[in-house]
Amino acid sequence: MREKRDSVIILPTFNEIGNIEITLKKIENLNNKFDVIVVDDNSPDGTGSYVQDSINSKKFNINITLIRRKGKKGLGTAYIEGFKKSLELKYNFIFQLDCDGSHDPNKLEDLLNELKNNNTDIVVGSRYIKGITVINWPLSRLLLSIFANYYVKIITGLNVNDSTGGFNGYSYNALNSIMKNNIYFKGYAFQIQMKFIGYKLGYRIKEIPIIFKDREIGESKMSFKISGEAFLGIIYMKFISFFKSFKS
Ligand SMILES: Nc1nc2c(ncn2[C@@H]2O[C@H](COP(=O)(O)OP(=O)(O)OP(=O)(O)O)[C@@H](O)[C@H]2O)c(=O)[nH]1
Ligand SMILES: [Mg+2]
Repeated sequence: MREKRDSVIILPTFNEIGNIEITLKKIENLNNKFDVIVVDDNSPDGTGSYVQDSINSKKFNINITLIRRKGKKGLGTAYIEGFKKSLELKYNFIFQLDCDGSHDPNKLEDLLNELKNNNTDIVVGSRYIKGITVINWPLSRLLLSIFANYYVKIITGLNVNDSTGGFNGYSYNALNSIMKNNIYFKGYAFQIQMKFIGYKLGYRIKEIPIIFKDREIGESKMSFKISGEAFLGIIYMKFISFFKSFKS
C-alpha cells in the first residue's frame, strides 16, 4: 500500500467504462496526490471489474478503495456510502467528482487550496459565477440548470450560484457534521441538500469557477424523475427546516 494521502476523491460510477481510465490517469498525474474511493453500482459494462483489476495489478499510482454495490441505487446513496467510508478512513479533505469527463480533475488543486489555506469548510465548483462556464450543453438543458439554481436560491436563501453541481469539496469537520443529518434526496437535490445543511450549520462556503463540459462518452443518468424530486422536494426541505434543529 502506498502512503495514505490527506485528501480523497469520491467517484460514483455507473457504466463509465469509457471514462474511468481517463479520469484515473488525470488524477494520477496531479501534483497534489489524492486517494480515490470508487462507488460502483454493479455497472453492466464492467466498470467495477475494471477498477478491481486496476487495484490488483497496481495499474495506477493511486490508493483506490472500491465499494461495489449490488445494483443501481442512485447517485445520492452512492455518495453517502463514499462519504461514510472517507470519514471512517479519516481523510482531512473530501472531494466529489463526476466520472464522465464533465469535471476537470486538474481543478481539484484549486479546490484543495481553498479548503487548506482560506479557512473554507465547503468549496463549491461553480459554473455560474464567472458568467456561464458550460460547454456543449443543449440550450434547453442549460436553461433548466440556470432556472433550477435561481429557484433554489430564492426558496432556500442559500447564497450559492451553483447548488446543483457535483464538483465540491468538504473539510472533515464539515462533512462529518453534515452527515449526522438525514440526507434523503437521491438525484440533483442531494447536491443541494448537502450544501443547505452545511449552510444551516454555519459552515463557510466558497464558490470557485470551474468549466463544465458535457460528457462525450457514455450516457447521462439524468431523468425527469430526478429533476422532479428536486422541484417540490426543495420546498419541503425549506419548510421543515423551520421546525428542526440541525445536528453538528
Ligand atoms: N454508483 C452510482 N453512480 C451513479 C449513479 N447515477 C449516476 N452515477 C454516476 O454519477 C456521475 C454523474 O452522473 P451523470 O449520468 O453524468 O449524471 P449527471 O452528471 O447528473 O447528468 P448529466 O448532466 O446529464 O451528465 C457519473 O460518474 C455517473 O456514472 C448511480 O445510481 N450509482
Ligand atoms: Mg454528468
